[in-house]
Amino acid sequence: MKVSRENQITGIEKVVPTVCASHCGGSCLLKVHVKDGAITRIETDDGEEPQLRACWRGRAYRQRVYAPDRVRYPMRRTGSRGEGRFERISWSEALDTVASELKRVRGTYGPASIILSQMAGDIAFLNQFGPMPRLLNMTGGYTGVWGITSFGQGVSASLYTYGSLLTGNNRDDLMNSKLMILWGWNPACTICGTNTCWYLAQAREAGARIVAIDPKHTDTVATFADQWIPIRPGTDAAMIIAMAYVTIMEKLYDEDFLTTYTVGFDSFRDYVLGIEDGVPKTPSWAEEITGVPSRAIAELAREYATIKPAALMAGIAPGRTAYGEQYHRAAMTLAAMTGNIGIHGGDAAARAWESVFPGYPYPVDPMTEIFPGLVGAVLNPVEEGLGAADGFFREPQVHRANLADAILKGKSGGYFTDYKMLYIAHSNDVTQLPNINTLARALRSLEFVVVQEQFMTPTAKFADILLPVSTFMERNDVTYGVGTAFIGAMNRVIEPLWESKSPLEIATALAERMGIEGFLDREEPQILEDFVKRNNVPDYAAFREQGTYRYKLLEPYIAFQTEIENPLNNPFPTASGRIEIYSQQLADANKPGLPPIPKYIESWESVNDPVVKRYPLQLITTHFKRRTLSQFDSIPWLRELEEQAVMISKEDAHSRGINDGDMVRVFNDRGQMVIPASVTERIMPGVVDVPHGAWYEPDERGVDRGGCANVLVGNGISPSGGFAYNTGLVEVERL
Ligand SMILES: Nc1nc2c(c(=O)[nH]1)N[C@H]1C(S)=C(S)[C@@H](COP(=O)(O)OP(=O)(O)OC[C@H]3O[C@@H](n4cnc5c(=O)[nH]c(N)nc54)[C@H](O)[C@@H]3O)O[C@H]1N2
Ligand SMILES: Nc1nc2c(c(=O)[nH]1)N[C@H]1C(S)=C(S)[C@@H](COP(=O)(O)OP(=O)(O)OC[C@H]3O[C@@H](n4cnc5c(=O)[nH]c(N)nc54)[C@H](O)[C@@H]3O)O[C@H]1N2
Ligand SMILES: [Mo]
Repeated sequence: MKVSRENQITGIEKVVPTVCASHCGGSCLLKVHVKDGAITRIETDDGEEPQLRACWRGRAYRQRVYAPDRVRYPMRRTGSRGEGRFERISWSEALDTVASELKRVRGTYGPASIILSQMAGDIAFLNQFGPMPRLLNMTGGYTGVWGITSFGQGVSASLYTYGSLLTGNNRDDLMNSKLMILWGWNPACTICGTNTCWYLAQAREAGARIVAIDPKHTDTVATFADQWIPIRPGTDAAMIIAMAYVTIMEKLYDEDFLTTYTVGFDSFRDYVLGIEDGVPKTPSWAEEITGVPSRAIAELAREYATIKPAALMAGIAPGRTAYGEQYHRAAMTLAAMTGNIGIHGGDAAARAWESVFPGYPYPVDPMTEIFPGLVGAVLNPVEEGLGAADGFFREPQVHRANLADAILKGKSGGYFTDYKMLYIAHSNDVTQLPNINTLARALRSLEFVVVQEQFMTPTAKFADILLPVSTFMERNDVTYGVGTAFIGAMNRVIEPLWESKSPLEIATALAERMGIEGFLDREEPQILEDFVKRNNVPDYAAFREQGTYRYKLLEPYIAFQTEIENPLNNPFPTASGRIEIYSQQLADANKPGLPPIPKYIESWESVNDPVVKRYPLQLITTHFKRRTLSQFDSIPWLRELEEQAVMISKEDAHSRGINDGDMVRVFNDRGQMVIPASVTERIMPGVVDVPHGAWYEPDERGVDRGGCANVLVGNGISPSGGFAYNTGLVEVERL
C-alpha cells in the first residue's frame, strides 16, 4: 500500500479513536490501529457501558478507505457522460475549470441556472451541508433542491401536530416500556441510534411485549418480536384509525390527557365513528384495506390502550409513501389518546428514526448549525425577495424528485429558469433518486456537471470534472449521538490518501480561486474546537483523545416531558399551545391530501389501481444491512453478508414458476432490471422488496443489471413534499 509522503515510517502501531457516523443514525466508536501511516485493523468500543459498538460497516471501513474503486485524483471526462472514461488532471486545472465554468454559466444564464444537489454522506458537523452553499451564496447564489428523502412526511406531520422536530426520547428509555409497537421499523438492520438494539434486547429480557407491523419478517421481528403483523404497504393509517375506533368504542382512551393537552379530538372522533362521512372506521373496514385480520387490529388497540406505559415506535418507512403524512399524524393521535406522550416508557410516535434529529437537545442544536453551514449562514441571493418559505420549500428551489424534470424542461415546464450546470456533492443521485432512467437522460443534456466523490459511482460517471474526496478517517470533524447523549470526535486517523481533499477543503480552494474574501473566518481546528466547547465539553484535548464526551443524565431524556408535567408554563410550540389532532394551519392551507385531522387516503398505485392488471405486486425498497444507502456497495467483506435480490413470497413465486435463486426480470413502465429472486416466507404475498442502494448499471438495452431499485420507483411527491419510495407497482417474471 502506497501511503502519502507525510506519513512517517515508525514501525510502531498506535490506536486512534474516531467515530463512524455514516448516515445510518449510528455514531459508533472505532479504535483504529495504524502502523506506518496505514490502517491495519479496526476494533470497536470495549469500555464502559453503554458501549458504542460499531456494526459490520464500521468494522469493515479499512476496505472502504483502501478500496480500488476510490477516486484518487481529480479527473476530466474523456468518454460520454455515464460511460466512466476519464483522464487524470491536476488539482489546479480541476479547480480552474470548475471556477471558470461557475463564472461562465452564472454570467451567461444567471446564478439560478446552477443547481447544487447534496446530501449527508456522513453525519458530521464540518463536512456536510455547510461548505458548498456558503461558497455559492458568496458568488451570486444557485438553485437549491428541497425535499427530505428519508422522512419528509414525518417531519411535516411532527410540525403540524407538535410544532417541533425534537420528538424523540433517549433510547435507554425503551427499557421503561411495557409494550413496544415497532411500526415499519427494523433497527436490527438500520441501526437508528447506536444502541437501539441493545436496549430492545434488555427490554425484552425484562418482559416487555413487542409487536411488529411490517410487510417483512425482518431481522428485528425475528430477534425481538412476540408477534408479527404483516400489512399492505401504504395502508398503515387505516389500521391506526381502526385502532382508534376500538379505543373510542370501548372507552379506553385517556380523556384527561386529551382535554388537557390536545385540540380537535372531537372532529377526529366524528371521522372515526363515521359521523362525518357515514363510514365507521371499524376493524373490518381496515381489514379490507390493510389485509390485517380485524381481530388482530382490535387486540392490538386494546393492548396499546391498556398496557402502560407503551411506546408506539412509528418508523419512517410507512411514511415514505404517497400520503404518508396521514400515517404519522394518526400515530401521534393514537399516542395522545392513550396518554403515552412525555412520559417514561412512552413515545410521541412521531418518527422512530432520528439522525439529523438527535433525540436529545444538545446545547448547540446540530440541525441549525449543520444545515446553513458551520461558519454562519449566508443568504442565497437567488432566493432573496422571492416567495416566502412554505415548510421546507423556498422559491425558486426545485424538488429533489423533480430534478430530472426541471433539467429537461426548465422554463417551458414551469420552472424558474433553464438549468445548465449541476454540482453534486456527497450524493449518489444516479442511484438514489427516483426514476433514474429519466435522470440519466437529463444529466446528459446539461452543459456542465461537477461531482465530488470518494468512489467511481454511477453518478461520478456523469461528471465532466470529478473531484476526489477523503473519507472521515482522513480528516477531523465532530459528530453527535442519536438517542444517546454524546459528542463524538472524528479524528484524522491517517493522512488523506492520494490527492483526496475534504469537502471543506474543496470549497475553500474554490473560494480562493474565485477571489472570495473571508470564506472561513477561523482556521478549521479553531472552528471545531469552538463548536465542541459551545456544547459544554470541558476538555477539548481529552475529548479528542478519548473519542467521545458523554453527557451525564440523571434520567433518560424524554421529548415533551416539561409540556406534560407542567402544561401551564410550557405550552406545546403549536399555534394553539397544544397537540394539534385538528390543525387549523392545515384547515387554512386547504391543500388536497392534507386534511386538518388524520384520515386514510388511498395511495396512487395501490392494489385498487387499474394498473394492477399489468403490475400486480406492491414494491417496497428497504434500506439494506450491508450498505448505508448506496455507500459500501462495492466492499468485498460486506458483499459476503447478503446478495442483492428481489424478495418475493413463496406464493407469488410459485404462481410465476420462480424458484429461489432464479434470475428474474422486475419491471414496470418506468424501467426494468434483472436480478436473482430470493423466494421466502419472510415477505407477505402481494409485496416484493428490492432493497435500494445497489448501483445503477444499465446494459446496452437499458436493462439495469445492478439491481438499482430506483429504475422502478416513480417520482410522485406526497402532499407536503415527501418522497414516496415505498409506493409503486411492479411485475416479476422468470427469465
Ligand atoms: N444498514 C443501514 N442502515 C441505515 C440505512 C441504510 O441504508 N442501511 N439508511 C439510513 C437512513 S438514511 C434512513 S432514512 C433510515 C431508514 O430507516 P427505515 O425507513 O426505517 O428503513 P427501511 O428499511 O426502509 O424500512 C423499515 C421497515 O419498514 C418496512 N416497510 C416499508 N414500507 C412499509 C409500509 O408501508 N408499512 C409498514 N408498516 N412497513 C413498511 C420495511 O419492510 C422495513 O422492514 O435508515 C438509516 N440506517
Ligand atoms: N428507492 C429508494 N431510494 C431511496 C430511499 C429508499 O428508501 N428507497 N431512501 C432515500 C434516503 S432515506 C436517503 S437519505 C437518500 C440518500 O441518498 P444519497 O445521500 O445520495 O445516498 P448515499 O449512498 O449516502 O450517497 C452519498 C454519496 O456521497 C459520496 N461521498 C462524497 N463525499 C463524501 C464524504 O465526504 N463522505 C461520505 N460518507 N460520502 C461521500 C459517497 O461515496 C456516496 O456515493 O436515498 C434515498 N433513496
Ligand atoms: Mo435517509
